[in-house]
Amino acid sequence: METSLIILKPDAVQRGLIGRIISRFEDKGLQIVGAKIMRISPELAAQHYKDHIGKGFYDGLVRFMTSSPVVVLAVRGVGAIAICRKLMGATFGSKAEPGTIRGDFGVSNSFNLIHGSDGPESAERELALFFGPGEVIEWKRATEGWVYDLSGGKAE
Ligand code: IDP
Ligand code: MG
Repeated sequence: METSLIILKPDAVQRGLIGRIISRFEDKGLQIVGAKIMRISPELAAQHYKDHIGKGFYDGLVRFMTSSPVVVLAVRGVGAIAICRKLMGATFGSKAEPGTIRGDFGVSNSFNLIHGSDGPESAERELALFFGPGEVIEWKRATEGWVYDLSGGKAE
C-alpha cells in the first residue's frame, strides 16, 4: 500500500469543489486515511515547494497557496501515488485531458485545483509536513474485499 499527499488548493475550496474532487478518489476505490482543512503558512508553502524555489512562477505559487484555506488529504491504495497523479491530469488546466480533475474543473495553468505527490520519497516528505503523529488513521474498510481481490492473501 502507498499513501499520497493530496492538497485541494485554494481555488478548489473557494469554488465549492471539495466534495466533487474527494469523490473522484473515493469513486476510484482509494481510501481516505487523513483529511483536514487548514491555512498554509508561507513557511510551510516554502518547505512544500522547495524544489521550485527560484523558478519564475514560485512567488506567485506561494502567494496562491497561502491566500485562502486548503483541504489536505492522505489517500491510500495499491499504487496510489501514480493513480492519484493520473486522476489529477496534466499540470496545466488548459492541457489536462477531459476525465481528469484538472481537465474537468479548470482552465488555468497556475490555479490548477490540486496537488499530488509525484513519487514515494516526496509522498513521505510531504505527508510528514502536513500531518502530525496520529493524524493519519489506520482504518479497515468494510468494502475492502470488493475493492481488491484479496483471495490470494494480498490486494490484487
Ligand atoms: P504538478 O503540480 O503537476 O506536480 P509542478 O511542475 O510540480 O506541477 O508545479 C507545481 C505547481 O506550480 C503547479 O501545480 C502549478 O500550480 C504551479 N506551476 C507550475 N508551472 C507553472 C507555470 O509555468 N506557470 C504558473 N504556475 C505554474
Ligand atoms: Mg510537482
